[in-house]
Amino acid sequence: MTNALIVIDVQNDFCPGGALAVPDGDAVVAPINAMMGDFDAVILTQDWHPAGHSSFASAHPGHGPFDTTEMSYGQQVLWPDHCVQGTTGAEFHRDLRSDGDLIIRKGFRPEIDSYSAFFENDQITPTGLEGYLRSRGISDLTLVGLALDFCVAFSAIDARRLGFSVKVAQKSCRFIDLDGSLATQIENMRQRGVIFA
Ligand code: VGL
Ligand code: ZN
Repeated sequence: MTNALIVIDVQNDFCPGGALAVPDGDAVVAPINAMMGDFDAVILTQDWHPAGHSSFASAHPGHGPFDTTEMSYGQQVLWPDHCVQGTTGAEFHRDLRSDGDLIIRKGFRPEIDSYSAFFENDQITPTGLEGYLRSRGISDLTLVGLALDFCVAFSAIDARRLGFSVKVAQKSCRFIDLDGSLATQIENMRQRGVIFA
């Protein structure tokens, strides 16, 4: 059995003071750093949007942050501008160990958002992470990071769909909780066989 720690989006914009701050988001840094030595592989994801990205409310006149709109691929929450490529907000938290094996960037296509580390929000366009994991013989994943009810949940559910064994280390996650999203996504993960550790 080969296992991997997947560290989701521990970036400045998701930490206090950032553009899309997750409450207490920076509290995940120390426990995640402490976990890294326990895994055969460490993979970090980085939300990485071009300026004017279609998931930004600012790109949709008449809409504000946290509204929902219909995209070609379904419902999409509109966010404040965040994690714009090359900005400080898109950098990893300065204290996060970023010496993992792979950094996977997502959300770089202007017309489509990508919560999951595996597929963009159309649920078909792959990021390439599945192939990387399979070619390294990795079968067991532990997910941590931000935000539990968005990028962590979408990644965990896709990973189960692809047949990986998936744990979410809840103490090393923080959440947004938009319109009940936390309870909904915890239930969705449970139903698909995600283990909470
Ligand atoms: C995320 C909203 C928009 C996340 C990323 O990392 O959970 N949430 N982009
Ligand atoms: Zn984003």
